[in-house]
Amino acid sequence: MMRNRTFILGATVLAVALTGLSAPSFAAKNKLMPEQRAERMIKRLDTSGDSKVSLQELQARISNNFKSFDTNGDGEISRDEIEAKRQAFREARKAWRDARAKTGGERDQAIARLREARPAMLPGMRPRAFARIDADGNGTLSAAEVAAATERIFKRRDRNGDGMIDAADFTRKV
Ligand SMILES: [Ca+2]
Ligand SMILES: [Ca+2]
Ligand SMILES: [Ca+2]
Repeated sequence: MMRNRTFILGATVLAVALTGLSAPSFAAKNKLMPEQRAERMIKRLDTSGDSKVSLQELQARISNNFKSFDTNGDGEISRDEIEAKRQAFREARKAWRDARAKTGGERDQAIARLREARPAMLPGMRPRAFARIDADGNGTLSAAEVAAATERIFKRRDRNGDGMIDAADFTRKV
């Protein structure tokens, strides 16, 4: 198990370079075991330190992410705002690839930029999910629409229904 894990981590240099990050587009996504993904997710979202994620913790994170997407500050997220984020990340990723062969400052800068540009997780950020989250169909996502979707996601992840997401919700025998 330990060997396996070491191999996985060694194989995903980018993921290691950006410890704690796991944007859906990172290669690490498909190489980690479900339990490892769960562990990372919980670590990232648990702000109270009890190794559990409450709906409140998840909503707080998503609410922050919402603000980072809403670049024009009108309280709604448009498809253009999401696309702009994706584009910025693609460019940062390309710059990181170009800088990988270099050393020192340039490389660090590229990593910092990639980290900065990483699109935060947001329900509806995938083109196909957008319309579903946009409940009133006005073409933009409001904070309320995103919060409602977040609650649905939380309930689905909380497989044992105890109101918290923790390791118990990811074991195969629930
Ligand atoms: Ca906006
Ligand atoms: Ca809407
Ligand atoms: Ca639970």
